[in-house]
Amino acid sequence: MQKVLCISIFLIAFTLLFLGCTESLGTDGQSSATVSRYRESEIREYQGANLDPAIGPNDNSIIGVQYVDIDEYNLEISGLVNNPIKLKYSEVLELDSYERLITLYCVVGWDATILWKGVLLEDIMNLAGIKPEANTVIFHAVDEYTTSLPLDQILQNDLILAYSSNGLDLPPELGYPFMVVAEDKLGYKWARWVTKIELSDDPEYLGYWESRGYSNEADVED
Ligand SMILES: Nc1nc2c(c(=O)[nH]1)N[C@H]1C(S)=C(S)[C@@H](COP(=O)(O)O)O[C@H]1N2
Ligand SMILES: [Mo]
Repeated sequence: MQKVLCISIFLIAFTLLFLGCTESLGTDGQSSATVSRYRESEIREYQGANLDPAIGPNDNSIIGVQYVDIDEYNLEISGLVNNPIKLKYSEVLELDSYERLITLYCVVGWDATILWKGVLLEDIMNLAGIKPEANTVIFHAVDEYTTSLPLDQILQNDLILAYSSNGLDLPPELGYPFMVVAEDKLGYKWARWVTKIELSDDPEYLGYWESRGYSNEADVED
């Protein structure tokens, strides 16, 4: 009798566990929590690859998500340039656009594969005119976060400043209005809520996480 009871309890527990799993895992192996993070009409698949929701499960930014008032917003290009300029959001969007499928890797272990759309950082900087002595680009953000990249890497790799993720405007969580898509670099190089692009001749410049011990190269290891 006890044996029958034991087996029944086991079977019920097993069934519940099985139902629990099939309920939370979709056909792509994504959990219902992940699927619930997709925004309406967000692109979920691109050329056979699954895209991750642009809004991640956690916010790890230094002081929380920033909400930018686009009417007040300017993108400043300054430092070692011939003509420092301030661009409105719409002026940036007038430049030629580029689309890229790129994975963002954060040092804490998660990654997100997203379809990005944006403008070439080179095109933006050329509007101000890059001085020959510039070799470093420092990105400043609304939350006073900073990070930098070597100028030649930005030019050689055609890095973009994204205004769209998975077919929609960047959400505030991902840096609306603009995020640096620092392909092949760790997440802390992907400045969000960018307000200023500063040309510099200091390759030793250390941004927020870099000055706290993270590598200034920040290359993603294969
Ligand atoms: N302005 C700003 N940009 C930022 C950060 C930040 O705190 N402030 N965090 C960086 C880090 S460490 C990562 S991994 C990516 C993605 O951050 P998330 O994990 O909060 O989505 O944004 C990067 N850009
Ligand atoms: Mo990160």
